Amino acid sequence: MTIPDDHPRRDSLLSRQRIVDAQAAGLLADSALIAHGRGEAFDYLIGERTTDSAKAAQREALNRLFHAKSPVISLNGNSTVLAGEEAICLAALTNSNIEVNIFYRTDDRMRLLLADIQKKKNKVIETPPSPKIAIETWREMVESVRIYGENPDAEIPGLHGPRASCSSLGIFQADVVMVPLEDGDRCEALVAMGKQVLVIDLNPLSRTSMRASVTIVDEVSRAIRQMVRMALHGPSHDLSDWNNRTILEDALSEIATAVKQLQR
Ligand code: PTJ
Repeated sequence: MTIPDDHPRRDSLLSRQRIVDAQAAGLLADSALIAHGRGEAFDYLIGERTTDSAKAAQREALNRLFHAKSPVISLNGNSTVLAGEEAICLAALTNSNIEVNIFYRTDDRMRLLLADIQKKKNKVIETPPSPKIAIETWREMVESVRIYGENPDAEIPGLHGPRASCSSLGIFQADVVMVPLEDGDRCEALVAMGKQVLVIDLNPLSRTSMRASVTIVDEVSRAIRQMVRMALHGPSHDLSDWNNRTILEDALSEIATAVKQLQR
């Protein structure tokens, strides 16, 4: 598909095509397109842009990754496909590891997603995100990012079946977990384990958004790309008293403002 560079919805159309192609290649859950469509609808309402409240949440989430003892970025099917490269960059800059962890687990999907993320790691390693980072330094930073998920040997307490599976060296032991597009039950179970849970979800009303420690109401690739830019400057403030409720109210106000503008 060719999309002109100046098409106003270019990014959205490219993401949609990526999801369609990945679905055809067997990387995604059956319901991945439905989840993506729901995300697109909310993205339309926030104007397909990173709002000020989302930026504040990104900064907070980033600081928590920087201050964590053992941070892990968990990637499911949709987020691997849409933001896998950005997530590897972010992991390299914040000393995080990655776990490929999917809700609708099959061996085939895990194999394909792990191969895909490894391919993305091999690509990312060749290009530092800033000319200030020497290529050798960047290679070491990317090399140090471990990719977990191949041998899930632990279970998230309170969940049953394949959705409980995780890696003992990955999500299970992490103090801070960033989980884009997480399911509500799993978000709750991770919080119950005492973890700080950082989510990216375009729906400010989802259970995940409401249960998380920090919710970034933004599109996953846009959000992580922005966090990579922020991460190049290191942590920006000490950990603050974070009120996640306020950030969700701000996101809803942004949507209400957009609706009011339409009504004028
Ligand atoms: O790969 P798996 O097996 O882990 O499955 C992944 C999906 C996404 C299919 C699964 O987790 C699922 O069914 O998710 P839900 O319950 O539909 O929730 C997805 C949430 O992510 C919704 O609240 C959407 O608004 C939001 N969302 C969808 N696409 C994006 C998004 N948020 C940010 N960026 C997106 N691109």
